[in-house]
Amino acid sequence: MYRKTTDILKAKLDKKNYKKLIQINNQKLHQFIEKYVKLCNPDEVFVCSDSLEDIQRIREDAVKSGEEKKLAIDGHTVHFDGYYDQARDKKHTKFLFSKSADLDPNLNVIDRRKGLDEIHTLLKNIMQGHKLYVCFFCLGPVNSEFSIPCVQLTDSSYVAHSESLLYRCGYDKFKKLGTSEHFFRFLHSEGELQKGVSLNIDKRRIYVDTEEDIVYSVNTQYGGNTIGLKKLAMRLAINKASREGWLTEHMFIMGVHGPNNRITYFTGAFPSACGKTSTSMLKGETIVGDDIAYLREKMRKIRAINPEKGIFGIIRDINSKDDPIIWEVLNREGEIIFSNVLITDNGDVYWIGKDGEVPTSGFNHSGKWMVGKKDNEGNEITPSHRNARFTLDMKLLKNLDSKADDPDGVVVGGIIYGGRDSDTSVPVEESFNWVHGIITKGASLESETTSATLGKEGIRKLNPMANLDFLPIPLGRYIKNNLDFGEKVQDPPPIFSVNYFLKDKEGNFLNDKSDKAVWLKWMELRSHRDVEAIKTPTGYIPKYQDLKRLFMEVLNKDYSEEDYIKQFTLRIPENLLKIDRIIKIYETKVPNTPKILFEVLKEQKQRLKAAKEKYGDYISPTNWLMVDSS
Ligand code: SPV
Ligand code: MN
Repeated sequence: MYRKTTDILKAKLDKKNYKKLIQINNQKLHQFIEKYVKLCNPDEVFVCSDSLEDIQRIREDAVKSGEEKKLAIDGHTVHFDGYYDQARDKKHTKFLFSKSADLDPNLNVIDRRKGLDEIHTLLKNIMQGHKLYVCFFCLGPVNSEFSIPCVQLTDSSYVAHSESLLYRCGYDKFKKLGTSEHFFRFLHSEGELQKGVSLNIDKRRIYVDTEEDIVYSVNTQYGGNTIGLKKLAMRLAINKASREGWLTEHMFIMGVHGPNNRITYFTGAFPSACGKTSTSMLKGETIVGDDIAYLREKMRKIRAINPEKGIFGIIRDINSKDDPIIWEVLNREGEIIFSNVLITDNGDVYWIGKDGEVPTSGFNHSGKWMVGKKDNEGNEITPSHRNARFTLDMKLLKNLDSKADDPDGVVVGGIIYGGRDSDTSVPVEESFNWVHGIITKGASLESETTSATLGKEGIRKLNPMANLDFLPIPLGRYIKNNLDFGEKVQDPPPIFSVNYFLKDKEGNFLNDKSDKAVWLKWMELRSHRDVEAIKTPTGYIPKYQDLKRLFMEVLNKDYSEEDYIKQFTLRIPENLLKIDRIIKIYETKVPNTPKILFEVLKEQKQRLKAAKEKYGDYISPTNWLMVDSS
């Protein structure tokens, strides 16, 4: 039986590639590759080892195949996804569950047998005329107990190239794995192409099989649907973590630099396109990762690693003033893939919100573009897509943290939850304790929808821990996992919320984008109890004097008490409505919600009501007398 597998591989692969594959002594791997080489029927198979030569081959293929085009600056290329293939397709991303699995009504599920049949029918001969890339990666630093080996099969050189920038090499790790069965598997095909983009997007499917730790993705090119090791692996990792008692979170990891060269590491969960990458890239701080974190308890502390080594970030609105570090990197030579931006007539890259003049013509995801161009639905086409991205290896960054590759991870000194909230939460607030934080900040995170997923923007939705889109397990269990995790550690780190999007009644933002730098410094100080805070019914908020000092130190800005009052006024009606909305969702839509969630939210409601009796609907922070220095 196994002999047959290797015979088939030998027949399908040339000598050099067969040799690379067979040097990994793993039947499960060989059988997986054989199965899909037979079914998908590619013209050619390329096995990528960790050698620079192999990685270089993939880069060159991406240009040769037309999936990427070279740009004027050395190392820069551009890739376009189809016009209707520009974001994560939540509707067609489904979990394959057998009937007996404990189902959660919130999960997008398809019967496993039915889903496997469907996907295997779609995959038949799908790679005819294509070259298949077999790539090995390691999620997390190599030689770390956090890490997970992965194999990716894809017929897109763009996907393989992106992954070579975003993930650590794993071929050698596979060689050392021996016969071990534990690794994630990803199979992607962009399907039939027309003018370089997936033609059959009506048959776009992303099916996640947590029973086998395999994800299938077909008839799509957009990175969020195709880069197996990103959000597809994250779904598998959440499941694995839940089984094994650790956490996989949609979080950045960054070092916040405090007084006397102290570095305190924070993780931060934000829904897509809500400021996560730009927070982790703040000037003066250092980055470990911008998107995903694995958290484990070790010696009664929380430690975090970044399973990635690169960034697939949103490019919209990056400008020299707000994002100086990324701006500088995007404008100098280095290996960067731009996707779904505008290429101007003189070969420059343009994206919405970039410094300088808006071009009137060029080439973008819709083909040849000029101002006023409309799509088939009559909508005006923006110069770049709102979800246009850049992909790079973080080694290009000057602000990369020295512990980014530490196999033991970094000790987490604080956790942040942030969403797009125009009218309810104050800009920064610390919860009373772990349970209060997980429930009122994490599990209650609401955000207005953005361009990172297909569908309408600006609709307020509950998005617990900013992780809802990726959960393969029932939400109630996921919340319980988070609550329990705090019990494993001694003095769990403080949990904060931030809100960069608060507006006044007239609809004006109450903060500058740069203000987040100050909130971080305040949280760093609070993490060490270096400053006192004011206790309110919803949590601890900063004292005006501390912020005034920090605004001057960090931003050289005079921070007025008037601004402080506007920003930190507790909005009782909005907070009460929010609690009611959240309780209702958990009561009606989330089976097995931990009971404590309702208790903690109801207590918060009581505190808000009592405050309302005493001070009215909108309570200035100057009213609170209870200063807590705990
Ligand atoms: C996000 O949308 O949260 C991303 C990019 O980080 S994607 O890979 O599309 O998920
Ligand atoms: Mn993300």
